[in-house]
Amino acid sequence: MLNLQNQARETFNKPLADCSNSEIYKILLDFVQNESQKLPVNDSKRKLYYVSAEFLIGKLLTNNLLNLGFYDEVKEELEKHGKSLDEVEEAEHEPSLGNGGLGRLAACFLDSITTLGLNGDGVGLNYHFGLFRQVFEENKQKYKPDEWLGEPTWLKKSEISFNVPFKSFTLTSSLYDISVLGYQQKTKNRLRLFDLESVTGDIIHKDSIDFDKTNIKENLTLFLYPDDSDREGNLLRIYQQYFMVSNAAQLIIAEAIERGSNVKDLADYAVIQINDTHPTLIIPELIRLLTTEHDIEFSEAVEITRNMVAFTNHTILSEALEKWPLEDIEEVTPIISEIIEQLDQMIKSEFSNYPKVHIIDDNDVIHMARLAIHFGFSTNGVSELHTEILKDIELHDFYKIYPEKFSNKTNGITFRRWLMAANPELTSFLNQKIGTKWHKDADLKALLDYQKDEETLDELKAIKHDRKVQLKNHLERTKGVKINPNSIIDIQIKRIHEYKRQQMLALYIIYKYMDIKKGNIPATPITIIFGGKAAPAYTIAQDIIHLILCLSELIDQDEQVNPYLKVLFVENYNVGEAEYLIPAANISEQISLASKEASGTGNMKFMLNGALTIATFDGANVEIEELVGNENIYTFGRISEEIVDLYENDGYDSMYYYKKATIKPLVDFIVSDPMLEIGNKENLERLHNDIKYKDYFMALIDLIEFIAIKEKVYEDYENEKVWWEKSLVNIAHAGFFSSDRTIEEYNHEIWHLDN
Ligand code: F58
Repeated sequence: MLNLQNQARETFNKPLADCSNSEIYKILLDFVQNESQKLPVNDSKRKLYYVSAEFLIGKLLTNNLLNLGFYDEVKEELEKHGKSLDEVEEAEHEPSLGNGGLGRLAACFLDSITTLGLNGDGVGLNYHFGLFRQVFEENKQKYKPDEWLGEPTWLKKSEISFNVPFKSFTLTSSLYDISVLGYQQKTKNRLRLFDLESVTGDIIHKDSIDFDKTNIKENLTLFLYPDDSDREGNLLRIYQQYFMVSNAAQLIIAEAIERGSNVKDLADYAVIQINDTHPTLIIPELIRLLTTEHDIEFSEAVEITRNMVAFTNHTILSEALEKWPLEDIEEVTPIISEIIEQLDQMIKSEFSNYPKVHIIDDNDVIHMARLAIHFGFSTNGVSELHTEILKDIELHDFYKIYPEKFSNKTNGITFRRWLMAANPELTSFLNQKIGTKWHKDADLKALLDYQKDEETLDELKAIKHDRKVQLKNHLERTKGVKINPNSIIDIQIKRIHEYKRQQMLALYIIYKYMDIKKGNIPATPITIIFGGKAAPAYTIAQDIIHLILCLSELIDQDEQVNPYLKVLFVENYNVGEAEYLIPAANISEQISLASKEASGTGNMKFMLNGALTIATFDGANVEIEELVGNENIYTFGRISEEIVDLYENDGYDSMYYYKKATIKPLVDFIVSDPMLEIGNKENLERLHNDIKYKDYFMALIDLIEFIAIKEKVYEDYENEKVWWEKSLVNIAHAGFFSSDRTIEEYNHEIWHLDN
């Protein structure tokens, strides 16, 4: 085992106690890299490639220590020398190679695939700048580049390199690997990130996220998802996608040949799961490689490819379902556009009467999801409800053609990161109460034996309090903000989007503010915390951030209200912040417009950490309710059938709701004098008008029910016995949401890997 003290003297010529957190981080990173070097890479014959434009892996130090079995030892050793692992971890820069749930899911999956001993690598891109760093200035979101690459690093450059032919030039790649360690596993997998051999392009200003999008040769891997609101942005995105999948396909074929494949039997050696439509071009690219470089006939190449590719859909929102103009693909890679046209012809001749399943529509636009469904062998949704909506509505024509291709794989989260590493206090509590078998099978139901045990419920309460104090200290130390650890902690963290309805919680805050001003003092002070980024081109989402930041300032300034209500928008929400926020939460806000949230995974993380959920009947919330029972979750609002019906029949009229006596004053408060004094007129008026006249995602439809349920939740919080029992029941049933269960389902039903 590692002797940290000796290592400190050897590397930095001083005792551990005198080392900075960055120095200790460096020692520990080297140690983990050495240990993982000793583990062999999984080399079973059949291998999974999880191809994804995003891998939101978070910081790796703690997780790797835990998976290798050194976590407790290192933590204690550091403490003996007056150091804390949490603070050492602050020296690690989190790679933000993802936007949100989809990217984080990919990271949880890699952990589970490896933990289960399956042979599977992640394949993606090595963006030099991850998602922008969010800063708030004048109560608005501003953008700073997130330069995460630098020493020391988990990335290891490999010898592997491929040529990717574009229309007017060829680019050479370099492959970087990050080891993926499983929990107590003897083999490892890898996250394989392709980059340009050399990236010389500079961002124009160190302080902004603008850069020359036309300089593809130098900028291709510079940014994660550059703003695609213009054609240049779109083209760059196609260049990125093609670069990613061409490298992936070449790697897959080369590795399969190494493991004994004769290429015709490629599908016995490799299965490819594509994470949403972003890697769909891997289908024509495999066909190109098989026909041009391996002498296989077109129709056979199509069949080999079809037997290899499986597609996961993560959304029913039309703006996120990718469609590329044929001419754009032509401009990037004419060979690929030709292959897509051939595939489209096959579909058009087979299904001439079903225009909705044609890959290229009448306007010469390519529908990527359609390509993935026709030329893959599996399509899955990410929660029961979402899959039903895909089958019944969104992809109904496809379901009629290929019922056997469709299945559900309800999302999951890795318990290593979201329980064992993020909440060691709750972990030891569980170990004490129910033993450690759950480390392997995630079954926490034995905890139900303690449901009525007051001592146990008190312990649970004490753990939550401890975690609130930790959150308070963390926020003070890293962001200079203060929260009251004796308050109810009520959290909504996720990308900012109208369908996720952060605006509803903002309207509730206005309600509560007015209520406190009337003299109705909450029994326990309330802290409402938001976190999340808005896409740079998404104006209304930025207006929502502005509204919340203005409300936060207004309340902070109001001495009549601020002892009882605090609103905090955590700057630059990311995986690391989530690891502090989630264990401290009493209340988890999951209030999307029913039918729009494919699954959600934050909902699962909160549940596992003992928060109670306020939820609409959407995504995996429905399954949480099935597990814990209606009395242990706070559900409200219109169900998805009603919402779908309203959309189909143009049946929602925001003015109808706006005019209601409870709603109007709340909405109008957005443009009231005190708000206009703090905020920006243009932003607040635009948002006000949007909610009043349009409200496309129906924030008002469920608002009255939402206010009622929130009042009920705060009331229940005062009844300690009831509250902590509900909390315990939630934890006990969270086992279903382990990503190990999800991955086992993918493996048994789609991948068929041996372990
Ligand atoms: C998310 N999608 C879903 N997309 O919204 C969420 O319900 C689900 O739990 C999660 O996937 C995992 O299945 C998501 O995160 C993106 O971030 C897209 C990235 C590309 C641009 C459009 C959004």
